[in-house]
Amino acid sequence: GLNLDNIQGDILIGMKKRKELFYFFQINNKASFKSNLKKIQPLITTTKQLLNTKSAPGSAMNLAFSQSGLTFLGVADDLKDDVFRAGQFADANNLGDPGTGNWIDAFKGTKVHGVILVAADTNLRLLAQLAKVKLLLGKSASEVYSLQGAARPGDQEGHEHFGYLDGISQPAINGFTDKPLPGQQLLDPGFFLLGEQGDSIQTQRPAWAKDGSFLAFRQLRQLVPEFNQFVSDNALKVPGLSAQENADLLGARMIGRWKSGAPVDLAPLRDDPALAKDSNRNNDFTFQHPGADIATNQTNCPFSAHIRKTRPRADFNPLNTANHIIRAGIPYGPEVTALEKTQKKSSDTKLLERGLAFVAYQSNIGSGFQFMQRNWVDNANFFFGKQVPPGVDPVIGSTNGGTTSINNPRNVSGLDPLDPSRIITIKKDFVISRGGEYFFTPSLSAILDPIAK
Ligand code: N7H
Repeated sequence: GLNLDNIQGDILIGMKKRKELFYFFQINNKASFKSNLKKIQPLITTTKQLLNTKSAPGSAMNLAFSQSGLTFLGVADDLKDDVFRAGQFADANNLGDPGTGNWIDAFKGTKVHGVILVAADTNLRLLAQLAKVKLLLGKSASEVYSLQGAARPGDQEGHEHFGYLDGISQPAINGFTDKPLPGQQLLDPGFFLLGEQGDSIQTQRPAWAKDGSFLAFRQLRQLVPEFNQFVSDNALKVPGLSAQENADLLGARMIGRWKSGAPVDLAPLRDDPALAKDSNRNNDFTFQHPGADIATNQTNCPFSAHIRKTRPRADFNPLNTANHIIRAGIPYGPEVTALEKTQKKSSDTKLLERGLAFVAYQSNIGSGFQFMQRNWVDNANFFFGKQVPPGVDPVIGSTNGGTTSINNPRNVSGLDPLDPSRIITIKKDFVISRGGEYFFTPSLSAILDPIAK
C-alpha cells in the first residue's frame, strides 16, 4: 500500500476545510530557508492525519515548490515534466489565455518559489496556523502574493460561485480508496503520485520524487451576474417548463449537472435533489443509454457540457485511461452583492473579485490539467467526429482572445435538447484566467532530503 505518513494530505483526499489560504512565497536566503524548512516539515499535514476524521487536525498545512524554487535551492534533479519545468507563465498560450494581461502580477514570470496551503474551519485557526509557519520562516522567505479561499455561506457550502455543487466526481485510487462509488473510475496511484504504479515514467524519476505530485494552481475569476444573465437571456423553450426552469435547464446543460449536483444524464429535464444527495447514484452514469447511439446522442447531456468535456466517460471506447486529475480547489471572493444583482447585472470588477482557486493534482501536467484544458476544453472539435462540432467548453472554454482558431466566436452546440445541432453563440467569457503556477508537492521525506539539505 501507499505510505500515507509520507504523502501530503491535500493530494489524494484534500484538506476539506471551510477556509483555505494560498501563501505564495519567494525565498530570500537559501541556507536559512533550508534550516527553517526542517522545523516546518513536521507541521505538514499528512494523508494519514486527514483520513481519520475523528483525529483530523483543526488546521492543516501543505507545502509545494515551483521549478524556480527548487532551482534556487540547488535541487538540480530533473523531475521529468517539461510543463512543470517551464512554469505556467510560459504555458499561458497553450492554456488558451488571451495573453497575460489579466494575470496577477505575482504569476508573471517565475518569481514564485513555492506555495504554502493553510486550511482550517475558522479564520482564527487558519491565521494562527499561518502565523506559526511565518514565524518559523522568519526572513528567509517573503510573501509574493496570497489568495484567501472560503466555502460559500449557508446552504451554498460546497457550491462554487455559479451555484453548482462541486467536488462530487473524483477518481478512485487502487490500493487506497476503500470502496469505489458507482461511476468512480478506479486508477493506479501513479496517475497522481510520481514513482508509483501507473506513473508512465516511473523508473526515470529521481528516487526522492516518489510520492510527490504536481499541483496545477489557477486563479479563475468568475463573472456570476453575467453568467446568470446569459442563461436567462438564452433560456431554452422546452414545453411544459417555466421560463425560470428553462433558464436553469440551459445552465445545467452547460455544466452537465444541476445546481444541486444531480447529473443531467440521469435527470435530463428537472432537477432531482434526492438523486443529487445519493452518492451511490449521483455519479453513476456514462452518457450511454440503452437503445441510443452514444456517437450522436446528446439528448440528456450535451457533448459540450463541462463535465462531458473534462471526462467523456463512455464516449471513449475503450475508456480513457490516460488523462486524469484530482481536484482540490475552493471558491474565493465575496458573494454577489445586491448592487451587482439588481442594478448593474454585471460584475463589479473594480472593487471585488470572486472565482475558483483551482487546484489539480497529477503525476504529469501535460497529460493532466494542461491536456484537459488544451485538448478537450479549448478544442471546439472535441469530442471528435461529430457532425456539428461541440464547440469549446461553454463555462471555462478559452479561446486565446478568439484570434487564433475556429474557436472564435464561442459557438457551442448541443445545449438545446429540442435541436442539438443548434449553435448558441457565447460572446462573453464567464471565467477569466488570472494566471497561476505549477508546483511540485513533495513527500515529507523529500522535503528533508534533498530539499532542506
Ligand atoms: Fe470543473 N463549474 O461549476 O462550472 N467543474 N470547473 N474544471 N471539472 C466540475 O462533478 C467549474 C475546471 C473538471 O468526473 C463540476 O464534482 C468551474 C478546470 C473535472 O465527471 C462543476 C470552474 C478543469 C470535473 C465544475 C472549473 C476542470 C469537473 C461538477 C472554473 C480542468 C469532473 C462537480 C471557474 C481543466 C468531471 C463534480 C467528472 C467538475 C465547475 C474549472 C475539470 C460544477 C466554475 C480548469 C475533471
